[in-house]
Amino acid sequence: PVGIWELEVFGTWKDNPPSRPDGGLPSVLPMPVVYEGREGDAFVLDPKSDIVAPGEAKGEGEKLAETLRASTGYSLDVVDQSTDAVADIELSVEGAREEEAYTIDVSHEELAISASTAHGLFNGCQTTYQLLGPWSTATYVTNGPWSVPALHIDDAPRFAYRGIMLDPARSFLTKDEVKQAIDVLSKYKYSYLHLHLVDDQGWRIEITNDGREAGDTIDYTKLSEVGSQTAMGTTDQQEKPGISGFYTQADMREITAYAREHHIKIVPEIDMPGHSQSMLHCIPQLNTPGSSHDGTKDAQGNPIKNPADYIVAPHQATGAVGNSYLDPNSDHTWTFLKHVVKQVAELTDAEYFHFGGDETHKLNTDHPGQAKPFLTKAATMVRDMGLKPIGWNEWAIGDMQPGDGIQYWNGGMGDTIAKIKNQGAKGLYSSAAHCYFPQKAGQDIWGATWATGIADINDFYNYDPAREMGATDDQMLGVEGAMWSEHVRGIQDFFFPSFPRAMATAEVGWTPQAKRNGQVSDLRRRMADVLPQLTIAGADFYAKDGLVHT
Ligand code: TNX
Repeated sequence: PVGIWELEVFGTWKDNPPSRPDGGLPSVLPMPVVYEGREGDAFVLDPKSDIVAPGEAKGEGEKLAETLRASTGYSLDVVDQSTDAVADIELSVEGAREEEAYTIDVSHEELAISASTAHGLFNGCQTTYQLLGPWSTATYVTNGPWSVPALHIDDAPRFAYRGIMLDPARSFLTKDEVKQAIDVLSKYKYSYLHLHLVDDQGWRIEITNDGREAGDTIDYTKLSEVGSQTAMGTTDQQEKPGISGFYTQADMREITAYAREHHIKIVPEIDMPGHSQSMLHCIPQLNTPGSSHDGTKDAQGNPIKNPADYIVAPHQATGAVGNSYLDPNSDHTWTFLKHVVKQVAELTDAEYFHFGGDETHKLNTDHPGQAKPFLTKAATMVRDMGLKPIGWNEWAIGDMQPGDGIQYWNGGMGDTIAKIKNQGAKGLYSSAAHCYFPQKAGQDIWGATWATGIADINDFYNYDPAREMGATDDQMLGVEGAMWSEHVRGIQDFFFPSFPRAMATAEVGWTPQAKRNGQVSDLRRRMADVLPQLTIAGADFYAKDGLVHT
């Protein structure tokens, strides 16, 4: 079908249609590795169709049935085997393939999805929703028709790590908002959700005093009690102040479980040693002389002369960066970090733990040369807990172990490339110019321009993340789009500037480079068809970006 957003530009497209590498088949995004038409009549879902999902396929079969029952109104029983001549959707776990790979074969008789893991089947189901059309994911009954032409798909991702970062620290995103983001992101096969849980302006996760080390006097409950009350102030581009709040431990477990159902893993971030004003605001023991932003003044702005009078740092409501740090020479710092990292990792079932490491400007001034040993020690602490450390690219000065992640966002790439080449570090590509959603998507939308001026679909699509990092695909974790929340107030402020660019990022992470080269017009065409999924999911998006065929 013609996408609703395509109509606006249809005249142009009719005269100058983009090439269709999929040969006129339904639009799928990200583009599958192999996507071919087959001879024969279309598959049509029937009110009597079953979902055949034996054994290990059952869990994914149930999810598919639940989604399609809502939109089709059919009963779609989940059964172990086909019982009649009516066409069914069949899910099977078989063979030994890559973790996320799947195949789909559609004929008049059946729509068959097969994979060797539940994650692979889940991916196949996301593709199936797109084959059936955007209304297939509505939460209310619509008319169909639920038909798919005969076709064959054989698909697997280029990178295992296809991530999005959200920043509830500057402005809180509720549990339900994060779940809505998970719903939307999973449709484009995102596999990781990086949560930036703390920054200068606020702290967002409950930490208990359970399991404190002997002699530890820190009251961790102050983090959510005090740090949850603060947020970013107003900005040049946002007249509403940031939203405060925090996730209870039960909330965090619920988010993690919800993400897991959608085959998305949480990557929690506790940013250290910079971006730490909120910790210094909550925990007096951390607020050593010199470590906080304006730590020489009390909350009323009066100078504090005697370092013994430093109690907690004042709240920071501005977006200033680099003005606070955790004191590398204080034992409290390390006691605190161990306690916090352990609890956060447990609550999020973390495999990767992000320890930040960015913009340690004041530390560099006050304690020259100490950022490197701090970051090395932080990564070691994370590894010692059985987790894989990831840090922003400033941490590329540290000592790596094979498998550690470096998330490149900005600045010189020399250290990052060297660590990937020589110490087995893995690259996670998030260059601001290609992956930062607060970069302005177009003339009439808010955003920054410091990375590359206007950063539209072309910027988010026309690059090769491995090549940019001087790495082979094996040396890469993958790619991540990031939304910082200085100007974000609620989840629609994530969706609107980020989509459709986040679809480009999903495809960069999934589809082989050779299939994408020069294909931005085809991406736009498929976006136009797939975007109504977002409308139906209640997610706003910046329609102007990418949809005009140029
Ligand atoms: C720099 S990007 C930061 C963030 C800000 C962002 C945009 C990065 C690793 N650090 O703390 O939100 O600029 O202002």
